[in-house]
Amino acid sequence: MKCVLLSVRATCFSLLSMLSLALIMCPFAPVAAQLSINVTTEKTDYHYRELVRVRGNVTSDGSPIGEGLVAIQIQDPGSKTIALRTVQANATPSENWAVEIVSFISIDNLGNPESIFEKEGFAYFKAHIRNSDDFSSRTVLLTITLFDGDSTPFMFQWMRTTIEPQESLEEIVGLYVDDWVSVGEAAAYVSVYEDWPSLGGCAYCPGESVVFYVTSATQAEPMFHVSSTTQKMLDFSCSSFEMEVRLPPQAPLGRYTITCSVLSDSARSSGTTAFNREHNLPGDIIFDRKIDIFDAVTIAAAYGTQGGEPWWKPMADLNADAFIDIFDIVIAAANYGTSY
Ligand SMILES: [Ca+2]
Ligand SMILES: [Ca+2]
Repeated sequence: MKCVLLSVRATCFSLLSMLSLALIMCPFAPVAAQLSINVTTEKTDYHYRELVRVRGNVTSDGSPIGEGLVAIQIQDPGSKTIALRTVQANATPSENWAVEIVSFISIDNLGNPESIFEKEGFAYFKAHIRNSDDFSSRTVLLTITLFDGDSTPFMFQWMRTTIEPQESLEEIVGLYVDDWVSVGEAAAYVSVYEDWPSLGGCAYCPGESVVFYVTSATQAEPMFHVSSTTQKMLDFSCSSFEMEVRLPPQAPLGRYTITCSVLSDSARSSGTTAFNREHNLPGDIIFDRKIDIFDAVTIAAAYGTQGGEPWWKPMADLNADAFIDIFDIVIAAANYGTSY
């Protein structure tokens, strides 16, 4: 009897050994797909209030993915985040997200729905976030970035909190609208992340956005329909994702880092790139290291416009007051004829 038992054990052992060997040798054994992301900007150097186009590709085992979520974080030379958004990679996945943005609206200071805000005042937003998980609490990084109609991020706000299982969080923020911001259409983008993308965090769910309108006290009529460039889909037909960001007037010189983290079908990856905000002498709008007739013509073509109006050119607003007028001409004229 003992002998039979030993023989059965030996048979089992050899079967297990063969199975293990087969799994190791088998070319069809499941292997996790290799998710990879690359991100680029169309140039390496940018100047005063220039538009930075960010685009990238996400592949799985070398083939473009069908859908995914990409977090794009842009940090200035002092590592301060100036914009953070979640965009789709090709398409937005439809899943039941553990943490989701239930609603995101713009409101007045009493909590009533409002979509028109005057410059040099506050715009208010209410975000409703939910942790739908039955058992796990979640640490959430909640971010809101405001962009004006020139695609310039002018306010970034974040908070980190923990949401218990099946609990919700309602957050109201008041964000200042600077005087240099363009009037007309603007947009607020809200996102929730596990952590900062620069620390490896991915988006919990697709981001949400709300369009609002910026007015100024000097405006005769509020403008609601301007030729806005607010985060339009860009024509990068071969890219998985894209975003455009104009450097704010006070953007410091130096190296900016763009970190992207991607989540697709439970796989994750991250990638980075960088660009420089180069010095340019005030008035060198058509950047060629000299201030000449071409720069003068560019300012002249935008003369008399307010930020957001047709013919407005943020790069020509040299004193960043949302008007192109005699003060900008004076600044450019002081450098006219200079090469550097
Ligand atoms: Ca020039
Ligand atoms: Ca100006």
